[in-house]
Amino acid sequence: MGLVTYKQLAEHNNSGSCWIAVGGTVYDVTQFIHTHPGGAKIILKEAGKDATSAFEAVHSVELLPRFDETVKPVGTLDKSSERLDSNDSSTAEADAAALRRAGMPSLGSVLNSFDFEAIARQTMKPEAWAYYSSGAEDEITLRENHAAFHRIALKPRVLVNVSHIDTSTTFLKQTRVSLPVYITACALGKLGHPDGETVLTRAAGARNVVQMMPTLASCSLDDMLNARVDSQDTWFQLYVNADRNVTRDVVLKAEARGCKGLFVTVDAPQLGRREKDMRLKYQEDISDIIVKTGGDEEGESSTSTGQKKVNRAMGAARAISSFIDPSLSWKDIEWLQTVTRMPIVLKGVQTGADAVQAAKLGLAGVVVSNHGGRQLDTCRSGIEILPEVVADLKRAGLHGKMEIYVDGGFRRGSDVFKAIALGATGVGIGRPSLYAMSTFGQEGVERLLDIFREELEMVMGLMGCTKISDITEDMVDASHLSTRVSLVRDMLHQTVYEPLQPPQFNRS
Ligand code: PYR
Repeated sequence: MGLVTYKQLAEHNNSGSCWIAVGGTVYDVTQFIHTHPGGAKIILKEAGKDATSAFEAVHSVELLPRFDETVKPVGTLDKSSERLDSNDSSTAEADAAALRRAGMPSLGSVLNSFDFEAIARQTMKPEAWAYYSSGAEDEITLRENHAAFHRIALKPRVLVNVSHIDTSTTFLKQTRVSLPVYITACALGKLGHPDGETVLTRAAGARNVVQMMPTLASCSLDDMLNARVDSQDTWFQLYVNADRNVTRDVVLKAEARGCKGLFVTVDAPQLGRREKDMRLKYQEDISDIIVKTGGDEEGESSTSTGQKKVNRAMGAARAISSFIDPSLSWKDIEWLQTVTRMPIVLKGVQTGADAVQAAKLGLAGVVVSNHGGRQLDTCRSGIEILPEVVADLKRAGLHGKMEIYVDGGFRRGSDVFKAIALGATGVGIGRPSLYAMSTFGQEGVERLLDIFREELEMVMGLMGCTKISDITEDMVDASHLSTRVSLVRDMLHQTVYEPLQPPQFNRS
């Protein structure tokens, strides 16, 4: 392969001839733009440029050479050649990032998980914030996930010696963790931090909690696994691919490299409508798409005026949704049981009936979850479903045969306490870990975990519990949980919540 100068690269900047440089290699992606799962537009924005930083923000560099013949290496970028302004979009981005972070509060001023969110909202790249923070449609379930905790009251016992409190517990019968909390899987970590999910891996290792590594991570599975400290247990979250051989390979790899649990996402046969994400993409890209791409982007159709009408079903989520197979069914779970010896846990169960079915299959557990309110709007919160799951498993004589995890809206140590009281073994933390990562990196995530531990220790002490097994159902009054009426307004949560917006007028 010969050398390609910046000037030569810049000549291939359109859909007729599209070259990009990634990691020092120049690729001809003219054919690939039409099959890119994220659409042509995202690549065309980088046409004729060194797209390394834009690419790494979403993917691992090792992904590109693995593509089929529609991605053709054409040469090595000659970094000693004269660089043109049009070769680089990263300087403007760096300036904008510096501006957003100017005057940012210090980590020492962060007192609780909401504080990370408040800072993230102001400092993150708008499209990253939109992707992480958005929920489905009216975000009723997103907000309900948090509000549900206020309908559970605590019933403290007194005169218990609580001078020593131990928050440690065991997950999947094999992993001793310092907290009944794990970092759950979230996609596209590099949107929030240049090192992506490895930041979470390192923080989890430092605090002895489990990280669930996502299929749709920005980092490769190897990058994440290599970031572990010795003896750090991790889980792997699986999106089942339409090509079951791809799935078999990744599952076998996760197992061979020591992952201790396979968490199969079952609540996302397709990704939900996240309108904050969609709205932002719409505003940002309208001129781009209509003017530049010439319109053979997947999902477009012509309007009567000859302009392209863009089907923006999913914003950033769209870029990854084609890796998910909507045909996934119980039969595939049985197949997975033949593929791996890792304990299998279903992530995204929302009824007692499905939990019973999972237990009948002999699975290791379920995560009671509505996917952070990002999938089906107006469904119930995980914490509300939990008692139904426990009751149905008891009725079926299967309670205790598998572990029950829960996620969605957990922001306080008291929320964790309530979940344990209602029968959970552990609690997944999603967005707060992304916000802590995006604002303060590894130190931020470690601080977040410390905050959860400090809050849980305090609540356990005030409740008269010295160890996790002391936390019992009779310590909470959940009789109002399913009434869905919260009387007290939670001001901190309201402050960080970003309301949905209608389309804006452009009158300039
Ligand atoms: C999400 O965006 O919610 C995914 O799970 C990919």
